[in-house]
Amino acid sequence: MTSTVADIGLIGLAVMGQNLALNIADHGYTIAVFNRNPDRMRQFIAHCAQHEPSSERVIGFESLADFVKAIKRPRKIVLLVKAGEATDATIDALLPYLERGDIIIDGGNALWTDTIRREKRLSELGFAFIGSGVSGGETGARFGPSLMPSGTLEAWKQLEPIWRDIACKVDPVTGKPIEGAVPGKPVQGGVPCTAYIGTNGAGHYVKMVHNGIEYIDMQLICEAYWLMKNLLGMNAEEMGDVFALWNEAELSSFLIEITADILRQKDPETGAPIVDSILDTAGQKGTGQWTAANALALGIPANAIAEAVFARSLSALKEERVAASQVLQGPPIRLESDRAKWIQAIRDALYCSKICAYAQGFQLMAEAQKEYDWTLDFGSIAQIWRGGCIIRARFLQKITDAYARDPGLKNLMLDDYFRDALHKGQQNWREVVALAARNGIPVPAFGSALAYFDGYRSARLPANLLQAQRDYFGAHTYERVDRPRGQFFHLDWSGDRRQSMT
Ligand code: 2AM
Repeated sequence: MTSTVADIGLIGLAVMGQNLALNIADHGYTIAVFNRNPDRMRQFIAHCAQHEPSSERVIGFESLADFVKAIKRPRKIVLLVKAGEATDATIDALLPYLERGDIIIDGGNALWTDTIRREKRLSELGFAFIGSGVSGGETGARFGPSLMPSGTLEAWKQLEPIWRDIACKVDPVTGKPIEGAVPGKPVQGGVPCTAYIGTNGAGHYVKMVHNGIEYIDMQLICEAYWLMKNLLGMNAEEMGDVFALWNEAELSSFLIEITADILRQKDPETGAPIVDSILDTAGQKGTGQWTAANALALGIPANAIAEAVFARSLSALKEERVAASQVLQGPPIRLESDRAKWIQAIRDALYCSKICAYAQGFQLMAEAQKEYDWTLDFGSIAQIWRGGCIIRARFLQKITDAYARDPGLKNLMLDDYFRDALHKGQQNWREVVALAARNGIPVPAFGSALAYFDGYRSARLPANLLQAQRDYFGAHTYERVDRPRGQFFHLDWSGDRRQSMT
């Protein structure tokens, strides 16, 4: 008979699962682990015995029945299996062994609508289901991820102590992640990067938007790099120094920091900068695409986030681009000699675009909460992204501050701090986009963010003409500037050219 010893269970021992299990064990919890293929579990347990200080708290099981029995009730079982069918298959396999009140926690990158469906089904069966975004990759999972959980509040209360313990910790004063965790010795103190996000799929939705923002954050950095390289003729090391400098101020973030590091890295084969040896075709796993598709579905102009996805798609057409480069001509590139001036301008373009990108992400979440009946706390979301995840940045504290000033803030750009930053940087931002266009260098993210800024701040846009066109060819009607909203008119464009109210 199996004794009930484990505080929590975990299924799915690929990289994320192994690291999260060890993180949990390092915090003093006993964890039962299971994997569909038991070999992977055995290898993991053998590895733990040899290398992990917390190995006595990790117990492997070959039988799902024994695994479940070993967990204290109400059971908490974390799934880190491949998102999609594997999650459903694992839940189905678990169900016969569960008892009322047991809690399944899906830590995979699930589509939020799947999480909504699973939560509904499991709650009808008397079980709780928490969908938790887990961000930070392998290292985050091991030493402190950013965790975005959602489900019922009662289930969250059960999970909360463990989730707070294993989450990344940030310094309460500086907001910076506390570093220095090693196996067996997690960091002490600090503010955990986790908070209850909302009901059913909210956590996975917020994680998805995090990934969408990650796409645009990366693309913006790539455009800054590309302009410095092509317009200023800078080499990788010089650009690495610029990013390192930027990392000292407002732009300070994990992605800027690793970019500095990447640009200074030499190719072990040739000794030249490694970045120049890497093929320029981007991969993607789909969460950026989900974000952009949902922005389209909800009618939220997250154009910069979508551009970042399209930029990856365009990069992937490598052969076509190589062929087209022989056929389609642009202007010759003219190097700019005033490096200091343009580096500052590119920095401003990057910062202003980043503000727009985050404004879009938060606006999207604001719309989604209406659609799905969530009550999201945007300040708290920004706060839990300060550590553990890929988009961690000093900037996020500014977002938290903005929502603290005005919890009902309609758009981040309207906050005093961000408005001032946009006002200060916009001239340079415009010049960078114009210069890029004159030289034929694509900057889709800088450009679309600027179009968003200019569109959002325009009291009038040319959609009056668009409505006229729609009414002309399809009798779609229009509203008038001099009549109350909600009164619709149609003009008989081809007949007597009279207007009627519909
Ligand atoms: P495996 O080692 O048995 O393949 C990431 O792929 C994790 O998801 C692995 O732990 C993998 O288990 C698990 N996984 C993938 N498909 C699965 C399925 N259909 N059922 C259960 N686990 C699955």
